[in-house]
Amino acid sequence: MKVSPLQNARYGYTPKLPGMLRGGISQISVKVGAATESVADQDKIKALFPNTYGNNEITFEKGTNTSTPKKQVVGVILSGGQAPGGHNVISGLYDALKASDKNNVLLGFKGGPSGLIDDDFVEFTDEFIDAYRNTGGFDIIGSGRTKLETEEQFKIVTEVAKKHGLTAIVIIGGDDSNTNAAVLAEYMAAHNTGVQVIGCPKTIDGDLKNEDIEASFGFDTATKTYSELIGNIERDANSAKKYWHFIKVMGRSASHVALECALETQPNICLIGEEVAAKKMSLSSIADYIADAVEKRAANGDNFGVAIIPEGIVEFIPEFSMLIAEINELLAGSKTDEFNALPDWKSKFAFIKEGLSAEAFAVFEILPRFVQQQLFLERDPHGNVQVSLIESDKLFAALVGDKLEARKAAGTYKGKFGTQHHFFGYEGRCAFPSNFDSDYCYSLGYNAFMLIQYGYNGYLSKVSNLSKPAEEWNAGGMPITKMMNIERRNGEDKPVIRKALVELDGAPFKYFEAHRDEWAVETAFTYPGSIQYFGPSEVCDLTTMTLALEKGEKL
Ligand code: FBP
Repeated sequence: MKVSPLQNARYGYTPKLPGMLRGGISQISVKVGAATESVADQDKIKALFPNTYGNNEITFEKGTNTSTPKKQVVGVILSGGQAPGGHNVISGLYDALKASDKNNVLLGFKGGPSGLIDDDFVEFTDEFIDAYRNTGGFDIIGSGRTKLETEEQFKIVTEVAKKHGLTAIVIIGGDDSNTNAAVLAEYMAAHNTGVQVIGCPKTIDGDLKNEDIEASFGFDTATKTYSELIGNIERDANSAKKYWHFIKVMGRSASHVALECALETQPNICLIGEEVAAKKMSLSSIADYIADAVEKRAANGDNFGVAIIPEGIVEFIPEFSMLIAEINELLAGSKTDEFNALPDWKSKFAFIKEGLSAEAFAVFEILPRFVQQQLFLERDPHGNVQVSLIESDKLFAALVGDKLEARKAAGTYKGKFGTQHHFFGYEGRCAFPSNFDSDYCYSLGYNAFMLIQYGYNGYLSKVSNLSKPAEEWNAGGMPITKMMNIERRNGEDKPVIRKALVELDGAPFKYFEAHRDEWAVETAFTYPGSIQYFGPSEVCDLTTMTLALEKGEKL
């Protein structure tokens, strides 16, 4: 395989571990902290997790390793969307496991959770691991979105674990995958299998975080990659001075990615879904909000700008959610076939008008034709609207265009409004991990092994104090049940890890809110440039502004 000069150089990078993990495996002792409670619904969660609920918080320290020696055979899976640094979680896990005992074994189950069911695996060797150190992607073993959640699946996993003599399974995933890791851990404990389950917090979306987990890995690199691209576009916009760029950024539901990119690049507009929901904003009021900035900038002769739109925005707009719910109802069951059999858009439109409530149809009617059609044509296997496929960048550009036409007719706006559209998602999910993600991920993996060696089950690998240099990071573990509450999912009450949405009283949003009116009218763009791997620490080891602000750091 041909290797690029950068990849070759990154092979030589030594990820930084937290200070207490640096003295070698024999010099890591454990400090058992307080017993834990779930964030809410304590009685219900306790009843559902009788064997793994209430366990103690764990912190590692420098000192004599007091764990009981045993041969470890560990299985690892990557679950869900790719996030930069996954390869380093595996290499950190591998290095700790082999440093503890050369006879220990690490098996990678391929293609995500289904690899465990299908018993499709590879045994890692030095040579294999070395080809993936400090690289982006999940291609080392692949990933997948199969959910491990049924009793039947757990039985198969137990058989596979028995066959290989697995002592532990490490699940690298987001909130859903780690919720399932907690359920699997409980199953393993309840059935006395002796198999431990440890999770690692992954997702570029940044929505797996809480008072214990300061950041999910991949968020740092992905947002830096998008911010570089957005900064480049801002500079182009400011050079040519003729386009408004509407940029949609990934983030299936929470708007952390959009917010971080806005903090990094200071665009004219950034929508935050959580705020839209809190203020119950309508499509029309959002379009007016953007059009106001366009109009004010035009009055200064600036017929250009940049607007960031989070991928999940439409689900936060109350009237749009209502419309989607009605469409899902309208096409339930055999109605989809009836709809599909209609010969043209005119008859389909009549069917829609007939089937929707007047309120929902009023929302549908103002949408541009391409969005109306996307709502009916792009459906998931359950027949539901695929919200993530809606081109919200184009939707808002079109709605703003309509507003500006009306203002032009009224004589209040005299500018020009040319638009360009972008969607940044896949560009960042497999980027070469930043130093932060290289270090954080390696530490998460190394630390996961320490939790295994000390016999813990149902824990999330926890590395904290992340806004400080790695030397000062803390390493330990937190029972996953501590992060859980009961939520309604598909008509059922389920124990789940609470998803972290953007907090409107949190420091990152407050900072944005304090500056956005100025950014909307002035050209206050900042150009972050590309991720740096070589050079001074203040450039190469930068954390996200979200993390810095959340930790009370001065910017
Ligand atoms: P995870 O939550 O699994 O980490 O996925 C993150 C993400 O990149 C979202 O931002 C995006 O909406 C989604 O995955 C897209 O996934 P896919 O490519 O499987 O459709």
